[in-house]
Amino acid sequence: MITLYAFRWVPDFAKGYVRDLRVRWALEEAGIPYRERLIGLDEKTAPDYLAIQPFGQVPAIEEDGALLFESGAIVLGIARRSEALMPIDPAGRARTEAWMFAALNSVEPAIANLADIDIFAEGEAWAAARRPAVVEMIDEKLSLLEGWLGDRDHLEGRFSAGDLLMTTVLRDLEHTDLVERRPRLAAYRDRCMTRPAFAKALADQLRSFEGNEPEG
Ligand SMILES: N[C@@H](CCC(=O)N[C@@H](CS)C(=O)NCC(=O)O)C(=O)O
Repeated sequence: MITLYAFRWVPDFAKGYVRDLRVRWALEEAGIPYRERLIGLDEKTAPDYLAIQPFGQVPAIEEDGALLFESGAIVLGIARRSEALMPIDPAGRARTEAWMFAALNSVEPAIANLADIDIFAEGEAWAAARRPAVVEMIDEKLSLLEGWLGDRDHLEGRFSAGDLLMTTVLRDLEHTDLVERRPRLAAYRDRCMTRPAFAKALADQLRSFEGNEPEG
């Protein structure tokens, strides 16, 4: 059985947004059972854990002795096992993979920059100076993404691992109105988030923190 490594505790703003959510969601969509191994923040840079996740981050998984890290790589591995996340024809698979890379490589970096500015550097002068340019960069990506979607329900006509990752990336803008300003994009994100597998994954991540003492 797959063991998923996740944090035992994170600050409130991160609850429901930690990247193991992507893996939980993919596993739920694929109908693959898993168990959790919750680690403390003090364990993340211990040699034992660095042998599992070289950067001391979550998520990571272990299955039959095989270790894997990076949420995108883990979701890709799950998607390759399940038609629920990826079509079986080679062209459809390639398109799904392209959207997975697009979510993580073309859209997520600017959104992660904004999270740094708004959460980790809140109140700092450099953050206030940098913010407008980062917002503009994100807005351009969102505009093009919304343009691509047009009247489509999903990025490629059916739900796939590309939509899964894109949705988790867009959720990181929930503290802004950048997605809400774009009704088609907001509807797309919400459509993906109404999937039962998402609700189950989110509930399971939130439950995993319950009753755990603050750390760090
Ligand atoms: N590119 C990595 C990023 C993983 C990542 O940033 N994980 C965060 C939680 S969402 C983490 O472990 N943060 C703690 C740290 O960086 O020390 C992935 O997608 O798996």
